[in-house]
Amino acid sequence: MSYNYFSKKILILGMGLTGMSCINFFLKQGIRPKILDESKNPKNLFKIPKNIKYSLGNLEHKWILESDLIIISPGISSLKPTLIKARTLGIEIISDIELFSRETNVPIISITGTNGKSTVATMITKIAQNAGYKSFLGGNIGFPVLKMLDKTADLYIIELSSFQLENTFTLKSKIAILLNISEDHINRYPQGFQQYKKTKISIYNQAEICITNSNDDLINDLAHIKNKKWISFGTSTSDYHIHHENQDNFLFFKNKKILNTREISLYGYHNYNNALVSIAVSDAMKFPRNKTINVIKNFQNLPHRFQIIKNEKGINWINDSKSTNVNSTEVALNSIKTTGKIRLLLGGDSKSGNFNKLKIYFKKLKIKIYCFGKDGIKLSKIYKKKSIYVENLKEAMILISQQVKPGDTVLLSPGCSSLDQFSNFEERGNLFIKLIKEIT
Ligand code: UMA
Ligand code: ADP
Repeated sequence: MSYNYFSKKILILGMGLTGMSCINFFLKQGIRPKILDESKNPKNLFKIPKNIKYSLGNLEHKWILESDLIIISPGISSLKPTLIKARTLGIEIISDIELFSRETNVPIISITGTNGKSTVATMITKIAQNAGYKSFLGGNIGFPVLKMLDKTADLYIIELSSFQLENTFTLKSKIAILLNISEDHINRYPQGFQQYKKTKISIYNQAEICITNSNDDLINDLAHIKNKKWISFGTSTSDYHIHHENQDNFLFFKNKKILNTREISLYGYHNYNNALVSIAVSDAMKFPRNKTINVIKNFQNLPHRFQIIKNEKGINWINDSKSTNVNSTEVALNSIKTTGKIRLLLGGDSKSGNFNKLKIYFKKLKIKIYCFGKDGIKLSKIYKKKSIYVENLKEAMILISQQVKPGDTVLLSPGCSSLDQFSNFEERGNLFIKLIKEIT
């Protein structure tokens, strides 16, 4: 069902990718929203059409309380006092995902989780396309969902962050997946992890088929969600699981062997779970299994996700710049088998995350930790004996170039957001790659 927004006073918050896609969505219907941004000089300002009224520098603006409908960008906290007040006055505040889901009847596969979203969403899109479905991928991966409405589709695959789920209420996914959950973005959730978890779980609310990770302790949290088809993965008793046999790992569905992980090109144990989820989705969609297996066998690590950049002269260089929380660094450390030392580049903005979880790895592994950026000093104190603080990535790499030996693995898996010293994780990863070339 398509909603009618003609009679409403509409306000968009944020002039980023999301805000711009919302402006276009309304303009196409002949509706002119207003837009606010807290930055005095947002980078998309020059793209704002002439007939759109905007205001910059402050969200404490009278337009908020004058509007009927507010579309909030995910980077803006829903808990700003002015927005809390608007809500209590009955003003509707929604995400672009909510707008999108109101507009389409095309089946949606939605994916959230602390880590692995982009990898799994991309894998599923390829699998669906290979099965002959006209499928498009959007959302947190960097392509606003509203832009997908321009395309004629059989299937939408959407990657969702907790920020996007916060203001999404009527999303009816054919399949909803919560890949995994661990601490992240705690700086945005004053009530802590439980609040973050509750937001993530809301992906299941109106879904038909729910895929869940049995390693996450969610039994109590999911008890209120009724009338769904549940599919599990992760532990040895899950529907889809990994089974160790002699020296090999196999992907299994119930008691049936699907694939030896040696046949998978993806690097990193966590990616076997990502492959399992993709197979679970493929089976639920009734895609041909053999075609799916072919896609999975050939699927490579996405750039900046535990990606081997060079393995030369006995030294392995891995770029995992997309690691922006503790768990992604933990899985990276778990996946490295090396005779030499791991030289871990850790640092950036820790977003109030608890990094003490890494201490046991630092204790037991042959490792040296080079801590840099905004929280570098704090991180270097987790396990002082094996850590060193340096100001930035370049300084760390200069030190490494003097210390690295054959057998070592140099791993950029910073566990932190890059925004303190870079414009995004890609820029951080690209600098790492450039420095590797210079060193080697
Ligand atoms: N702004 C404010 N006040 C704030 C924060 C931002 O006014 O408190 C303004 C900024 O000045 C800027 C605009 O809002 O002009 C940016 O909006 P935004 O931060 O919501 O970013 P978008 O460009 O709209 O991109 C968003 C997602 N960004 C965030 O959630 C922070 C993108 O995910 C997503 O790809 C895009 O929508 C399309 O759906 C990025 C991300 O970092 C990749 N996501 C986080 C993550 O993966 O960990 C959640
Ligand atoms: P997201 O979109 O959720 O950020 P990505 O696929 O971009 O996920 O990967 C982000 C980080 O998480 C990378 O460091 C990657 O190696 C790691 N990662 C990928 N899959 C998983 C998983 N299933 N569990 C834990 N970490 C993962």
